Amino acid sequence: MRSYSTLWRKPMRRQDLDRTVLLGILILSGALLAGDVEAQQAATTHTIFMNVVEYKGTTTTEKLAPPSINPATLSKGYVYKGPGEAEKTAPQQWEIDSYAFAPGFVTVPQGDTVAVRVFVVNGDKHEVSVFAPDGQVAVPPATWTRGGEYQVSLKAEKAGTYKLLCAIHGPSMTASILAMPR
Ligand SMILES: [Cu+2]
Repeated sequence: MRSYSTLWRKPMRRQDLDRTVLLGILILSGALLAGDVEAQQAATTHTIFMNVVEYKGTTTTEKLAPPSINPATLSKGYVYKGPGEAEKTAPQQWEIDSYAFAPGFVTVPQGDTVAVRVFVVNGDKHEVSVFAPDGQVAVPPATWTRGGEYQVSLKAEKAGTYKLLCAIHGPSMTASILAMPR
């Protein structure tokens, strides 16, 4: 059996040289990749644009019977106008509305900052707070009115769901910001 030192005294064969070069390339690309992952993991700020919208649906009792449960009892963000109430001139008509943030769901890596810019298109008045994953108030309530653009910035320090909630139209008028653990 040859000793270790004997092995290294041998002149390098072409095949060995190729292997050495390949190994060098692998180490180099590994280092570059690690640097890339490091850069990707650096905390950043995400600017997210949302709109406050009001979804509307309308039909008539001739086409469909009104819902058996009044949607307004399920959330303050749901509006129900029954036959005769929705449109005086068309007593068969009934209508439903729902106030919402669009988009209503956003995902960011934990530790990143989210700057949410919300434009109020529908609904004259909203009362919006932000809650951290543990339920604590992250941004105290503020009144947002139609036509205004409002910004809330928060650093998603905890993993879990941060919630923008409108007290006037809750619980359905909610936008969830899910901070994924790094
Ligand atoms: Cu609202």
